[in-house]
Amino acid sequence: MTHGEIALTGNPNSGKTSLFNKLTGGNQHVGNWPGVTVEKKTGTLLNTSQTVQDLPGIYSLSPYSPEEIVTRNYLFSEQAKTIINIIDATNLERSLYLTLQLIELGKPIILAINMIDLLADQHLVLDLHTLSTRLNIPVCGISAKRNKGLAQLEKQLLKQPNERPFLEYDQRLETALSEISSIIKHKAAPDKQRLYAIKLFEKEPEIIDRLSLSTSERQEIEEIIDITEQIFNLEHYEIIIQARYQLVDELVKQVLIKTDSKHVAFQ
Ligand code: GDP
Ligand code: K
Ligand code: MG
Repeated sequence: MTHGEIALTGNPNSGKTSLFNKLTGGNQHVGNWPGVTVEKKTGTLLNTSQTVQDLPGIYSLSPYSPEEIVTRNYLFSEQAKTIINIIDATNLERSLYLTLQLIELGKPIILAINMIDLLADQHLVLDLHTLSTRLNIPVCGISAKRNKGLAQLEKQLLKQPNERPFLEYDQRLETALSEISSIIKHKAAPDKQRLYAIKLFEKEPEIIDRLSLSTSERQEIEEIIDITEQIFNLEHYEIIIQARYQLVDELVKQVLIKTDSKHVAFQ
């Protein structure tokens, strides 16, 4: 796909290591419990010179545990050029919250929906095409364990991604984010402005330091956040969380379809 590394990321137990082994021909330990991968592991995409990193599982990009910090720092770094977000098809709602945060990073990303073999038993069908259209990123249905959909995923990886992913939240939040973006436009590259605006809205100390904002810039941003909190009648961090969950809710309702019979979940 590109120079730079492919980051394999997702919730604990979503099948990251299973997929990593298939993509790299590796033999890392797979286990049905969280936290097996406590350090990132490196491999090479078969038949290429492309590096793939198997990362510790995370639920959010606002990390608490040491493993989450490893993953988050790597994903924010320039080393991580492309992201494969692997999610568990039977845990769509919980998984997509992280997906939205990963899209916020503004890097090329492929969504690999794993464990698709388990959907039929639950009388569920996933509309992958609509999900891809709504998220504006490539979506592949796979089963890492049963070797399904992997050729398609590999094909997608070799394509040159041309667009930066971008998702719109609640318009009242978007207004605040674009005002913050314009305050930092001389301090951050265009492809980082929206991400940093979100992180500033979340009041992440690391980003505030990284941009070395002046006192007046900090004050202006603080005012934008205050006004937005009044509009929503919520705290700043709640506004972002709510915006993501609203979108996740909408998506799940639209793409997860209950069926009467056991359909073949994908061809
Ligand atoms: P990780 O924690 O994200 O690295 O996940 P693992 O690769 O260790 O897998 C977690 C568990 O899910 C293991 O028991 C795997 O065998 C199982 N698993 C992985 N992929 C699939 C799949 O496509 N279908 C099913 N049914 N199970 C899977
Ligand atoms: K595991
Ligand atoms: Mg693992």
